[in-house]
Amino acid sequence: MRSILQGKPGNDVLLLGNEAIARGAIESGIALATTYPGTPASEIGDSLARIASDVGFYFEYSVNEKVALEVAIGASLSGLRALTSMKHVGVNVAADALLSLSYMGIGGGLVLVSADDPACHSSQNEQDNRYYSRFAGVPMLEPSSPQECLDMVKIAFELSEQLSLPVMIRTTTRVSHSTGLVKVGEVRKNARIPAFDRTRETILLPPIARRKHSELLQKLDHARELSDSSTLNRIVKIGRASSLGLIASSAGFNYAMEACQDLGLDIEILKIGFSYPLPNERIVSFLKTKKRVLIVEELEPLMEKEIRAISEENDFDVDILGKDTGHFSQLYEYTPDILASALSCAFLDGKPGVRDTKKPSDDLPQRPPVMCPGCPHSATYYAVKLATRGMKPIFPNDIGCYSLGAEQPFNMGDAMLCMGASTGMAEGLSKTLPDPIIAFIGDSTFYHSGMTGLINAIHNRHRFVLMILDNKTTAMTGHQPHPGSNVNSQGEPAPSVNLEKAIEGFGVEEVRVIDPYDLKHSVEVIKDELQRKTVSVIISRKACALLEIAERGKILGARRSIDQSVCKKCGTCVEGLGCPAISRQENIYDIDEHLCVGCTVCDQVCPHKAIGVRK
Ligand SMILES: Cc1ncc(C[n+]2csc(CCOP(=O)(O)OP(=O)(O)O)c2C)c(N)n1
Repeated sequence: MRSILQGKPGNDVLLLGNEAIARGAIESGIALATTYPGTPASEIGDSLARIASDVGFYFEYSVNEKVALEVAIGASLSGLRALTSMKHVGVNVAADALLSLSYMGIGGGLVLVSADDPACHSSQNEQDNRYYSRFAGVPMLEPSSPQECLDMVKIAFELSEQLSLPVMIRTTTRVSHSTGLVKVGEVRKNARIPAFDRTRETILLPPIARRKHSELLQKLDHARELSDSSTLNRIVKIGRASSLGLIASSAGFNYAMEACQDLGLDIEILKIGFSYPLPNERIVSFLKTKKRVLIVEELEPLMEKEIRAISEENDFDVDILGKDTGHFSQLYEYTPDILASALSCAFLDGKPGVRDTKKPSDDLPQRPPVMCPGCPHSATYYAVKLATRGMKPIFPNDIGCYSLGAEQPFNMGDAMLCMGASTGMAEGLSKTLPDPIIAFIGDSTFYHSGMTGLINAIHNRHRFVLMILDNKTTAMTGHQPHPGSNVNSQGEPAPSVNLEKAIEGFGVEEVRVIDPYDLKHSVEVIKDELQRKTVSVIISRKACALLEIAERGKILGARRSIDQSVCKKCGTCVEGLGCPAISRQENIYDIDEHLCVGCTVCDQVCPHKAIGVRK
């Protein structure tokens, strides 16, 4: 990963959209930044973590997004600038704080970055977080390019302080993950002296909250005026003047530019960068000169409905085209082809629109994701498989690398919803069904939002086995530390939560800890715990193999191979364990020496003792 400190003011530097956001934050003089990792937002936090001590601001990976936002609010109440970033579903977790923060107002500028994921590249849904700007009453900016990512963060801090409101920056996967040349400015250390202003009304008791709501509406009126005069909302002309128009935001703007040029259209594009509140006056004057206007926005027809309402209020005779008219689908992200087809339907042959909802990857052969060689999660699932032979448990699962246990060869995921939900779902299932229930949750996910479910289970006498897959890191999003890690966000030693003691403190009598690489013991413990009539917790603890290898600088043990003279071709290693280092080709089972990391689990899995140290 590049350092976001590279480049002198005025230099062009190659940056990822997310790195440009981080650079924008340090050019704005932030004093504090927080995040809970999640694709497509992770690189914002990861690049800030790396340079926080050099630049002199505080950075942390918080336990979850709500806490990340609250920590940022604390810094803002001290009069300092703070940035918090998260993936789109993270905003749901932070929403309780966010929806009241707009009433409370802020001290120092506070910017919340929400990275949305149209097409669910790495998410469980494709929710459109532009709704949060309307829902919470928070101004929103939407960059389309890495340069805009940097510039808009700086503008967002100014705006936040001008309005005394948090400001949201909303990206999508394409914006966060595209790379481009970015003209950088000067890195600014925080120069403000922190001070808590005791005269500011920051207690949202009902009489104050009622007044604050009315103040919020006034602030949003002011924000609308600022949106109207903002250069972030601008007209781009392609070809000669015409009565055709396009209103576009975010990545949609890039596709639209390309498609309009390819089709040789004469058209004006109103590019919306300050997307909430929409610039009403600008839209009115744009619509006045047009006969047909296509609205280009991924996911929900949000601008489209608002713009159609503006047109109707003004009695304009202009066709507003978009999703409601069938020119686009509400599904997935756009592509240049989708744009070209929508534009030609809207402007060239006038045919009713097409709905091209096909996701480009639908045509490609499916390659199911697999766990890494040596992954302790595979070993845990294998142990559960052995321990539950002849039983039909229900397996609520959760979100992380271990979610792959829901796939072949384990098939141990009967329900998976959102972070932390495995515990709660297990509880409802256990109260209503007689079947054995084994829920899985990762360590980072447990701290994030699984703990509350467990406390609920203990108090309300639920009955299930909770397996905490403790690989000592947040592996799925790039090995970020969490409160159970013994290092902090900068890699310095830090106090870690004692998970067993904490859970015993909650009221679980005996917390069992297994090493998943020790298959025999793991199976015995799981069998034992399935006999309990109360909630039972098993911590399956082994560091993520990738992390362990990176830290040790070498693989875990001696590489394995299969003795072909002993192998009975039973397939237990491939079909049972599913380690990607083991394969079968025309009935010959083999271990790829370049993939094997020497975890030894396959030795224990093979019923014929055909696997051992490679000679
Ligand atoms: C609300 C929310 N925030 C962030 C994410 C991104 N995310 C998915 S799983 C995960 C944590 C994975 O860590 P852990 O539970 O320790 O499992 P591991 O991947 O290490 O097996 C994160 C941060 C998400 N899906 N939802």
